[in-house]
Amino acid sequence: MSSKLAAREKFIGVFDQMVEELKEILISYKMPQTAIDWFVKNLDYNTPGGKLNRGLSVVDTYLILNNKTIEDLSDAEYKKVAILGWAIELLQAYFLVADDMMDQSKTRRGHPCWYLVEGVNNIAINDSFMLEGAIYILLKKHFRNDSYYVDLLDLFHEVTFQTELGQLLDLVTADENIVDLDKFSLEKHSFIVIFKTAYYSFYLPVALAMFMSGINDEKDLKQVRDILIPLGEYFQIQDDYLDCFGTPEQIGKIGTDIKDNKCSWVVNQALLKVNKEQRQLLDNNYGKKDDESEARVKKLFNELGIQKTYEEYEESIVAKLREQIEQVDESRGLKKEVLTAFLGKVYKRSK
Ligand code: GPP
Ligand code: MG
Ligand code: MG
Ligand code: MG
Repeated sequence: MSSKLAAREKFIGVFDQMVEELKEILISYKMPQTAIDWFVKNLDYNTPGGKLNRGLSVVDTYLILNNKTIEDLSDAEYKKVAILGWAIELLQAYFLVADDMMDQSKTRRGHPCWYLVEGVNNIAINDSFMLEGAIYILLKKHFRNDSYYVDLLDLFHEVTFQTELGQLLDLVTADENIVDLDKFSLEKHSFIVIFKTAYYSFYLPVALAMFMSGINDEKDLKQVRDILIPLGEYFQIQDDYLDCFGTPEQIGKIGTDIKDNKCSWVVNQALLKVNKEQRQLLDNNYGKKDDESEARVKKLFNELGIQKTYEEYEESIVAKLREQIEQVDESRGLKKEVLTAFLGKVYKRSK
């Protein structure tokens, strides 16, 4: 078995323990079995099953920062860092269950979205809250005696609020009924994606591993933030690109951005290139719920050469990020490798 696969399996092993621990809490409240079963099903359906990049990154970052291999960690130390990883995966699950309802998505990770599963519907709203609640149950159980417990709580709360702000801007810029492409701009896009994705997906895993490693100086945190936030912006631009140009088999979800009138990177690039007739076509078809309008928009994106624009963007942002990483000051315990590892996972991803 490759070491990557083994690391993933070890990580998933902690998920099973974590579900048992959460179940114990419900049992201690004497919750009826139906509620326990429902909660476990919610956890199982929505938490693992993705790429687990965010969660595994907490472990990887911790190992790099402490010059250790996975075998060097005691079972207790491994479990703690893995719990932090799963806490991000729970945060992600919480966001995705809710996001799929807001975006009226159909599939996620190759399966129906949770709210579309038989018998779930709006209970998914409460389920998303419970996935978030589980984070704090676990943090309390495993970290309350650590000096950095408050830092962890503070960070989760701050990053959650930032993500919700990004989601707010994403939603209010994508009015369901009035399509006004003049409301879009790359500047607004940048704001949306940094807040809705970059903080929780990129800064959060590294900051958590830093806190657990005893690195908590704002100077160090800022140094990683200054690179991870643009890296997260690039990651969400990939997500926007794949929403339109990826296949559902590849990305495990059916793109919704065109029908949802989203201020995506793709439409913003198109707006910079269109002539008068093409703009008219966009005005008439973007944000419409039918397949024909969506297909017309996609055809226009192809004619405008958005794929090539994306490839050029990717090369230029990656070159810039590599340069920025080169300049990182390693004298205070931080390591460039933490950042190159992230860049390596993201570069040219197709899912
Ligand atoms: C990704 O947007 C952003 C999130 C999943 C954050 C949601 C935040 C909440 C507070 C609910 P997206 O809609 O492009 O993601 P996807 O393409 O995976 O649906
Ligand atoms: Mg979505
Ligand atoms: Mg969304
Ligand atoms: Mg998307």
